Amino acid sequence: MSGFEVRGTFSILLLLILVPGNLGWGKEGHYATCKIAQSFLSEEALKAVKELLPETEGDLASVCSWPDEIKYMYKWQWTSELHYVDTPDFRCNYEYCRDCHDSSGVKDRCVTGAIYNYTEQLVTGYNASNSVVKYNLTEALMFLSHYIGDVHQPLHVSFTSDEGGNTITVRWYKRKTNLHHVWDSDIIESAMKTFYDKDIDVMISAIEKNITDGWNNDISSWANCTSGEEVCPDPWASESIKCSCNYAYRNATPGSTLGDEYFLSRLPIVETRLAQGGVRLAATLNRIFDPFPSVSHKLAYFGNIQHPSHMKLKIA
Ligand SMILES: *[C@@H]1O[C@H](CO)[C@@H](O)[C@H](O)[C@H]1NC(C)=O
Ligand SMILES: *[C@@H]1O[C@H](CO)[C@@H](O)[C@H](O)[C@H]1NC(C)=O
Ligand SMILES: *[C@@H]1O[C@H](CO)[C@@H](O)[C@H](O)[C@H]1NC(C)=O
Ligand SMILES: *[C@@H]1O[C@H](CO)[C@@H](O)[C@H](O)[C@H]1NC(C)=O
Ligand SMILES: CC(=O)N[C@H]1CO[C@H](CO)[C@@H](O)[C@@H]1O
Repeated sequence: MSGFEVRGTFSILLLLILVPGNLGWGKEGHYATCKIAQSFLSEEALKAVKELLPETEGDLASVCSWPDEIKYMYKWQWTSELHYVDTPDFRCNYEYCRDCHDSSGVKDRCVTGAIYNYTEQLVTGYNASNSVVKYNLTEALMFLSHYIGDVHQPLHVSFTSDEGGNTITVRWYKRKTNLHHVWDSDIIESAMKTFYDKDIDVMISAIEKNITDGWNNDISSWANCTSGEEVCPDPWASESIKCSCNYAYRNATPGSTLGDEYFLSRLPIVETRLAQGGVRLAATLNRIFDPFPSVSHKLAYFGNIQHPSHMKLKIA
């Protein structure tokens, strides 16, 4: 048993080292998205989160990287293509029907499809009697929280042939890396070192301050979904591919060195995407778990849900 565990852990570590691939926002980015979301949850939604995550007492941020930790395990390999969506090269747009499929063409198997899927599981399963609940809702909550973060990382919605920037080798200051990793982790890590006492919580506080002060007027438009849906990942994916074209790919050709100019001009984009991901995750969980908000809560009303509308799922 313990021998197996050790070997299992070892080979996962090995894989994490060997596979430079699509890790989504890095650990810090996911932690930030979920930490920001927690502060906007309504009481009812927080209660549901605590119920689904008894071991962490409802601390969503501490489990938000779980889908990255498991995706190389044999049992969970099928989830690895749910972290991103590939769009046609140089088109700079995204369409669910055209783009949401895995590498063998199976429809709905991409990050936006997964967001619809796990939202639907929580909407239909949360108050239902155990006998009709088909899925593990703890997993559904962890997947949903993670994938809402991922869909906001611009290079998770980007060109097919360069694998979301994974095959674009660049230097981040002196160090060799790839463009995807720059957006997952390097920008955030450099920001922590340069501006935030090497502390992700200091960075999160700065982002939260901007949400309540600077971006106060924007958050209702960030949080809402039109037509009474609980979740709307398609416009979020469209924003990401636009960001990829306007900011991530720009001036980051293979072999280039990215330094101060790239870092300082892209950091505000990364911070805005973390903020939007957090606000939208909270708004989504509020709509799922608190469809009849009894007290006025900042994000509880966004989305104009009159009654728990079972979403028009795109998945058969
Ligand atoms: C939906 O969730 C179930 C349970 O985790 C999974 O078996 C299925 O593959 C998922 N489909 C998509 C598109 O995410
Ligand atoms: C649900 O999933 C979590 C995480 O994989 C696991 O720890 C838990 O035992 C599962 N619950 C059930 C009832 O299978
Ligand atoms: C907060 O907003 C200001 C003004 O737009 C911006 O300069 C700064 O980079 C933002 N900080 C964070 C952490 O988002
Ligand atoms: C679940 O049931 C409780 C008690 O009946 C109710 O107050 C709550 O609004 C319901 N939640 C959802 C998400 O339907
Ligand atoms: C995702 C979405 O539907 N966003 C809408 C939220 O509300 C603003 C302002 O009403 C619209 O411009 C967005 O399209």
